[in-house]
Amino acid sequence: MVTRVGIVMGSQSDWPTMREAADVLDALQVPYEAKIVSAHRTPQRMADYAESAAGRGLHVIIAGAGGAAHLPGMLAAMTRVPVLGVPVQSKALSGVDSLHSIVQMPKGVPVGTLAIGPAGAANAGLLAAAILANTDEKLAERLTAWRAAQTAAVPDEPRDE
Ligand code: RP5
Repeated sequence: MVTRVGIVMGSQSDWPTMREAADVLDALQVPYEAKIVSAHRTPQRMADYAESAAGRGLHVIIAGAGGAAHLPGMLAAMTRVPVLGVPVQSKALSGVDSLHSIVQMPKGVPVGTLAIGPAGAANAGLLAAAILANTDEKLAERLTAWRAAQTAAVPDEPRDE
């Protein structure tokens, strides 16, 4: 199967968060690639990634970064492939810095920004799958089943744990 989703992150330290997106894509049988691509430390790698993304057949890029999180916005500036930004929770400012860095894109260069941390990464995976499901009937069925299973797993009443 062709790889349509790229998961990129600014650092190895982002992987525990970004793995949540990978786990969701695994569950939905969506092939992806995962790369460390830093806007600050490996700027040429970032430029090469963005410039080759469309030509390599990527349909969605999930980009996670923390702190001064330029990566999603810089990628979006350099490719027409939709970019979903995941603000990784930072130590100093709990990810509010990451969120503000990613969400406040100026008009004309959009980044679809998710929640801070693991929930945002998981939702980025789900959103990427939903985008691909528009043109992939089998994936649409798997996504619908995934959501139904999630619904079925919610109990009617709380219990003492
Ligand atoms: C960002 O700096 C990365 O996305 C990461 O969230 C943060 C800290 O990176 P490390 O110092 O842990 O490599 O570029």
